Amino acid sequence: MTNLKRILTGTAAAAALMASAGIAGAETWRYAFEEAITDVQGVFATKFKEEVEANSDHTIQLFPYGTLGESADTMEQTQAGILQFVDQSPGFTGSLIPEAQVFFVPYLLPQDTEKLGEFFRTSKAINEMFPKFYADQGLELLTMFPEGEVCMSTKEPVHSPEDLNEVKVRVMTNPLLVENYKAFGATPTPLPWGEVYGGLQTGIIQGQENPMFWIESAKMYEVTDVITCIGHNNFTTAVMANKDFYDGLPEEDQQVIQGAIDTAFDHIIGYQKGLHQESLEKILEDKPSMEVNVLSKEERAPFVAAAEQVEDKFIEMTGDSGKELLEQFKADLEAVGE
Ligand code: 6CS
Repeated sequence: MTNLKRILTGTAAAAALMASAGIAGAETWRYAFEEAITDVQGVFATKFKEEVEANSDHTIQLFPYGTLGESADTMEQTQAGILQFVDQSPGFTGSLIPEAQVFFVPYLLPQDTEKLGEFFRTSKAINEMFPKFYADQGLELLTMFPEGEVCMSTKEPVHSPEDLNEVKVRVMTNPLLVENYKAFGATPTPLPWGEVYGGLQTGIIQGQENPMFWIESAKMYEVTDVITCIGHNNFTTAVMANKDFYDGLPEEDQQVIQGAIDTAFDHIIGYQKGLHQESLEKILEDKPSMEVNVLSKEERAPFVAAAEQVEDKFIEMTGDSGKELLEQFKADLEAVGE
C-alpha cells in the first residue's frame, strides 16, 4: 500500500467511524433572517451563532434580509436544504401553515415583554402543537419569540375605523392579516417587505404596520407622518431548521442547538426592554413633526369589537385543527394571567 493510499484509507475509515458513532465533522451552517444584523432578529441570530460556535466545532454563517431575497425565497431555500436555519414571521407563513395565522387574531397577545416571554416559554400551543404543523412542511420549529407592539404608520391620523376607509394599508402576505385590516375598515394590500418603502413614497399604499424598532430602523417614518398604536398585536417570529438536516444531526449537536436557542431567547426578551420607547425617541429626534397617537380605551373599542369576526375567519380558514389550537392558545394565555 502506498503512503497516499494508506492516508486515504485511514481518512475514509475515520469518517466511517465518526459517522457510525454519530460524530459529525466541523460544518458551516447557513442561517437567514428577515431583518438587518442590528435588528431584533439579527441580535437573536448573533447570540445563537456565538453560542453554537462556543459550544461546538461548527460555524454559523448569517444572511441578513436582502442577501438571499425575500422571506418567501429564504423559506424555499430552507425547505430545499440550501439553508439549515431560517427566521420567518408567521406573517409570511400563512399560506404554508394556515394555523400560524393565529398570531393575527387581534387583541390576543399581551404587550408586556416579560409576560410574553413567559407565554412563549410555557405555551403548549406553541411548544407542543405548532412543531407538528411545521414538521409537515419539512421544518423543525426551534422557537417563536415576540418582537414588540405593532403600531400603524400612515399619512393621515387614525382615531377610528372610519379614518381607515379607503386607506391602502400594506400587510404581510397573510390571508388572515388581510381579513384583520378589512375588519378594521381599511383596504389591506399584501406586499413583500421590499416593496413597502417605495410603495409609501409613491403613494401606492398609504400605511403599514410594524413594531416601533422597525418603523425606526427601516425608516418607515420618512414616508409616513402619523404613528397610531391601538394595542392590537405584538409582532411574532419563528426560527426553524430544515427538518432532514436537524433529524440527521447527532444528539450532541441537537443539544447544542437547543441550548443556543434557549440562551438567545432569554437574551432577546431582555434586549427588548425599553426598545419601543427608545426607537420612538429616535424617530421624534429625526422627525419632530411625526404625530404619535396612542388610542384611548374608548377609541380602541371598535377595533377590539372587530376582533371577533377575525377570529371567526381564522376558524373558517383552519377548521378543527385551528379551533383546537386557538382554544389551547387562549388557555395558555390565561395560565400566564392574561
Ligand atoms: O413587515 C415586514 O415585512 C417585516 N417586519 C419586521 C418587524 N420584520 C421582518 C419583516 O419582513
